[in-house]
Amino acid sequence: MNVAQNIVAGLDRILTMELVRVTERAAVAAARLRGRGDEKAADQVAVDAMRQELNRLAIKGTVVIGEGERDEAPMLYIGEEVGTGKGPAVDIALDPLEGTTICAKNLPNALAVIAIAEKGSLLFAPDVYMDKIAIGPGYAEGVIDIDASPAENIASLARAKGVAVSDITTCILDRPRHAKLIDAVRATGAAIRLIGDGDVAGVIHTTDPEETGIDLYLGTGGAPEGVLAAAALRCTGGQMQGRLILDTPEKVARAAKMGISDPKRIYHAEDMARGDVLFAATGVTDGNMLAGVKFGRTYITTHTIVLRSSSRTVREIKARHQDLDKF
Ligand code: VTB
Repeated sequence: MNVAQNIVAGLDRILTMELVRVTERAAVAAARLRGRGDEKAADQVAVDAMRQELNRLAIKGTVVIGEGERDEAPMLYIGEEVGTGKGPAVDIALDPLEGTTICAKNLPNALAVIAIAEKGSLLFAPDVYMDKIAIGPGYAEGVIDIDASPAENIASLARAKGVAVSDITTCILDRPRHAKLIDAVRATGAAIRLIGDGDVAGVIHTTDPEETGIDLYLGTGGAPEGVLAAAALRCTGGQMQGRLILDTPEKVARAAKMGISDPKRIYHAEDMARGDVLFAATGVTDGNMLAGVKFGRTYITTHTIVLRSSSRTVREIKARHQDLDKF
């Protein structure tokens, strides 16, 4: 690669490593409030910590997926400018504590999450539900189809994987709205892992079935979480399709204001997170892929996954933080 190519090769690669600090810091803050039954407090400390660290990054960042609209979220709201302002213009999707209830109950898979992409590259998604389907890397396009039935998708994936349908495990959010979906999956003989929250982790878990035991993600969850998961899948490989659930005129209008003209559009991972994408997630509670923060007597341990789409490198960083004052 010559110098000119190097310059146009997407985001500054140094940012990849810098991102780790951002999610580490949010995760440590949230982890101090694990199992306290106070979702709001855990979220608040994670937001504060992430924002502080983010504002040290040499970027001109705009939050496109954040804590909410400006009037409802004082910090890391949609449209907030973050970073030092001296650096590349980037879009940011973040969730300082994905799975606030998981953290409050100290259950598995709460994460601190962030994704960064070139300006204009992340879907500006309204906070509505999104129907989602995802599988990991190594499958031909078309193995899954959001419009096919659960039975068809599971059979197709089992065939592609070379296993029986009963060897497939599907991850689904445990919600009354999924009762029919759960019945349909069970009728196939496939297994289900029901999760209480945390579908960013649920989708990412499909990318490493050997480690996580999850082959397929199905069901509806938050659209912002869909964009975050899509950013991760762009880096790890894998396939994801999502469709916003715009079931009232008010939601259609809200989406239109955000530039979404086709309310029924199917978004693939590459439509939700385009171009060069960086993604980092640090475990808050212990999980299937990432260990939670551990508080030792003299140091704190964090476990982070950091990804970049242009190189498709998956890095796991276990950090031992000995300067406890920095948190
Ligand atoms: C999911 C899950 C999140 O919201 O997106 C879910 O990943 C969807 O909303 O952790 P409901 O709770 O209304 O089903 C969360 O649970 C919370 O953001």
